[in-house]
Amino acid sequence: MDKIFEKIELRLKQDHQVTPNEATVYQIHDALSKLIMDGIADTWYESRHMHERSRGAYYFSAEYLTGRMVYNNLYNLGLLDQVKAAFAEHGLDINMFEEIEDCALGNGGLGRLAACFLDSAATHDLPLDGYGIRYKYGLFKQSWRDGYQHEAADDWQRFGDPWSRRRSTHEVLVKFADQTVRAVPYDMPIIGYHTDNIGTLKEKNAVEDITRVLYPNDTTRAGKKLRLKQQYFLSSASLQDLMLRFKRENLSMEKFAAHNAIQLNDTHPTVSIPELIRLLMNEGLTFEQSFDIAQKTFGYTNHTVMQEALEKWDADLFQELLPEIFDIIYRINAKLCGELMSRGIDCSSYAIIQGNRIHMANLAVYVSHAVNGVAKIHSEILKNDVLKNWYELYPERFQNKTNGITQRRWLGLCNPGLAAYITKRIGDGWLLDLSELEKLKEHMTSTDIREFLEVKRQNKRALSDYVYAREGVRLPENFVFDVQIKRMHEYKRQLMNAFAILDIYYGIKDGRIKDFPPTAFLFGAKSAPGYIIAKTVIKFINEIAKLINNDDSVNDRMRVVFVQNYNCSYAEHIIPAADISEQISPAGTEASGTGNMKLMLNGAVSLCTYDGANIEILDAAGEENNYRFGASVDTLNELRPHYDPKAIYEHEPRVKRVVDTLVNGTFQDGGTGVFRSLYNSLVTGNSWQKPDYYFVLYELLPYIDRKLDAIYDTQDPLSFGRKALMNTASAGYFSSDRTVLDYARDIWDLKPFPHQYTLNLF
Ligand code: 26Q
Repeated sequence: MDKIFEKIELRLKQDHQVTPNEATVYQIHDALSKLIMDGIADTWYESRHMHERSRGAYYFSAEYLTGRMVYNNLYNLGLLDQVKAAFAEHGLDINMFEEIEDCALGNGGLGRLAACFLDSAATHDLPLDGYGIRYKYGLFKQSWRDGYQHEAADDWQRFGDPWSRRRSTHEVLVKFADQTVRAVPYDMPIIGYHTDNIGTLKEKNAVEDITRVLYPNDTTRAGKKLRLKQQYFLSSASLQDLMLRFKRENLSMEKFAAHNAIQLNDTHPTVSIPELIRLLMNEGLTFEQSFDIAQKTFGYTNHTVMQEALEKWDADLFQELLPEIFDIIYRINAKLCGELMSRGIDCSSYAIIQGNRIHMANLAVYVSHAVNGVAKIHSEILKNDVLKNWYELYPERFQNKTNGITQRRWLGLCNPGLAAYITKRIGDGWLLDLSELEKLKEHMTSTDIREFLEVKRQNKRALSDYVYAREGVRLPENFVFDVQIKRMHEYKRQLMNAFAILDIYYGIKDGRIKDFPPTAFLFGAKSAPGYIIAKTVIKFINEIAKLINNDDSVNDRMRVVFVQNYNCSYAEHIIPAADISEQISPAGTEASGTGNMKLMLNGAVSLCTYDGANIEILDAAGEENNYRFGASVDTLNELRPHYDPKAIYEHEPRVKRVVDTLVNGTFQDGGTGVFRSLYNSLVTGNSWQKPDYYFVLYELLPYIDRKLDAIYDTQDPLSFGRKALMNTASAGYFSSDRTVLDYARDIWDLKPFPHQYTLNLF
């Protein structure tokens, strides 16, 4: 094993002219990563050819949130422990790589899901590759300035990027009406766990400005020209790449759909549909033939029910930028309306071009053979509401594929203590088949639970140090850790959590709440820079944290911290230490959620609504082991027209008290008036939205009750520990291995390669 270190030493000398002791973290990272890239080169080459020769699936996504690669790659290669030991022998700590930037080419759930899928597919020998955009700047870096979010550019390649290979020979041109752009491919290996199937994430970089920055928007769409250019750039460059390989293999274009399945990750890459039709017609096929091939090739996954998030492009802009593509969309639309007319159906609600708007979701549903939602309830909402008209037309297209997460990164790698606990009892089969976790249910003695709780305690201590070093706030390890980590959005209701914390604070001070089990409330979230209300909630929570953490009469029982720059790597530290997982969106708003699955897997109980995948989590782990509250989708739908938040505000003194802190001088917003606007959005509403659109006031008191139930239940550690462990033991279904194998079977018609071997590097 010492060989590894010798090789690193040699590389450092060759590439950087330094010894290990002189080298910077970046140089060591570079040397180690390149060593591995060289080591896997032949196998990767073989895999690429296997993928090219077989029927293959391609994930088209504008986002991949892969996080930091180095630990994960070492882990999947089975090298992490050895490298750690080799480092230690030479006085180096492998934790040094915590300084290496995350690869954050995604906003949140949708981008992380894409990364989990690639890991699962590689691990299970599926020929799946990803196509994406290599943004120069990833999601912005976040810090606090006077409690407000401050954004800085994420120059993630500042010290190079040893994990990708530039493929200059595979450059293609992407043409817009006003410019022609060179697309330079960069391939990143997706190293599966203990297999020699290596997938590829193919990211294109535009020589021009187009791929400069990832749009930091999640759910609220910005109809920006550059964004449309990004989408077409991704679509055209990726499809041209697929066509080239198709030609290399000397295949006839009529067979395109027989060899390729393409999954559209939301509507972002949907302009791929007319682009494929255009490219096939350039090869001499008719429009009808090309349409037919496109329909057989594409599948569309919807990730949101938010009306404002269904992409609609300005037809003028489209026509101006992509005239040929616009013409093809026009033909598709004419075909659609013709078909409907002949069946006696009015086409107005289906039309892809409506007035001056192009409805990308309509295009995606019409020219796909499969449409899926990402959790059971979400897929039902698509059928009964968002895409109801389409479901009536093509019921056979609609499917559900409940999301999942990779247990390698989200347990094996990030929580070695719990991983060892599990393996000691049931072996390590869970790493490739997470349903094995069920067997833990035979290991539920009080000795088991005590040991499980000890693992949790150590994880909390580690997080406590980590948070203290970064945020300067100490979260004592004997506290309950209540965690809400996800993008900042009104519908996710971080504000409701904040109000609950304030109410508990006042309850303790007033003596209404007695013997409160000491609890740390942790938040992690980025807000889109232009999303003022979301940014105001961040400021509000930071003010609450300041008040509580500085109040010596309560800070032995409560602490609040909003961590800065929450990202994949931060999540890997927080999730293993969580006791309570906050999943509190109003029913019918969160498509699925995947953080809920990560926290469950790591032995946190869910404090949750009946929404998204929470429903399936409750089903699997048992209502009795979690804390559900809140109204159902139907109840909220009935309530919505006559919901009067002001009445609640006026009649519930506890609600009034916490809401009033926004305007009565308890907290200062630095004279910006944003707290007043936030207050108004709850109590009076504004021109574009009814007051309290997400039912914060309506569900606040029931939520606090359940939160207190969960927190007080920790006073019986064995009983609470049992609930937590039952969550881990019930998480088997939520592996992205299951999800991706379901896509492969039901949508892509793809089977794993018959046999693969373990890759042996050193
Ligand atoms: C829109 C316009 C302009 C620029 C960017 C965007 C944009 C970018 C990202 C819009 C939406 C997104 C991301 C959406 C997303 O992450 N959705 C989440 O997907 C997860 C995986 O399926 C689900 O678990 C979450 O419930 C869902 O919110």
